[in-house]
Amino acid sequence: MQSAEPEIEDSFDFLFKIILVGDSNVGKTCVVQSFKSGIFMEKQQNTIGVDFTVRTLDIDGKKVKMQVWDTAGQERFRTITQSYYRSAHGAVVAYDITRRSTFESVSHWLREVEHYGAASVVRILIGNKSDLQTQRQVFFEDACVLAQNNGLLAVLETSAKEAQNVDAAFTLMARELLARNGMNIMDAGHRDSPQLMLSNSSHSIQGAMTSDKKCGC
Ligand SMILES: Nc1nc2c(ncn2[C@@H]2O[C@H](COP(=O)(O)OP(=O)(O)OP(=O)(O)O)[C@@H](O)[C@H]2O)c(=O)[nH]1
Ligand SMILES: [Mg+2]
Repeated sequence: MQSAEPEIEDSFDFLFKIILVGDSNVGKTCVVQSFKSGIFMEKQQNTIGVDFTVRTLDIDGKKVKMQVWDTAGQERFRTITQSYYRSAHGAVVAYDITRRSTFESVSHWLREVEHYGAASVVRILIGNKSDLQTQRQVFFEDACVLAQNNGLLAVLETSAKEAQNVDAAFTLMARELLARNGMNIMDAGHRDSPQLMLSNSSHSIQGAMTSDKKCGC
């Protein structure tokens, strides 16, 4: 007879699929690892195709299972990764704040999401490697403008190395998806900076900043 334990561990109230895209070496795999285990490993192999990670969040007493699809940024894997967009509820587009070219690629990744993803997909932007302030090539304000112009839910600067804003990014995503699923949820209340919650979320999160936009930079 099978133990009931795995079933209990695997139980959840909501399951959301999140695709993580962006240029190679922006730190997507490190961000996912930080989200999963809080661990940063300096040496990473470039992702081949797509990797899959799961973490269940507790949000207002609801078990929200986040299935994160960590895609390869390298051009040669494009056709493989394209097939993962369709079933995603959320898309996280990542760039590296120390490499301007990766920020310039964001519009490409947004087009991919638009082209291959569902119309209702929730999109957020993350600028990773915020611990490398002295090498910064992208102002947070520029990311805010881009996010606003493209109707994204939010933009955050993250550091996988220092576990800065990583949980916040996925929690924001989860809360928005819960709200879209009819859950009346409270605002998280605390934020690492810098991050901007945009007001044009199609379904507002209770207590989230609407008129009171915050730009922590
Ligand atoms: N300083 C710093 N370095 C980071 C951070 N995140 C990732 N890195 C480094 O950036 C490099 C690339 O990280 P990956 O996570 O492999 O990048 P990726 O976006 O998954 O790359 P692909 O799999 O090729 O798409 C590694 O050498 C990491 O150590 C961060 O937050 N801060
Ligand atoms: Mg990777």
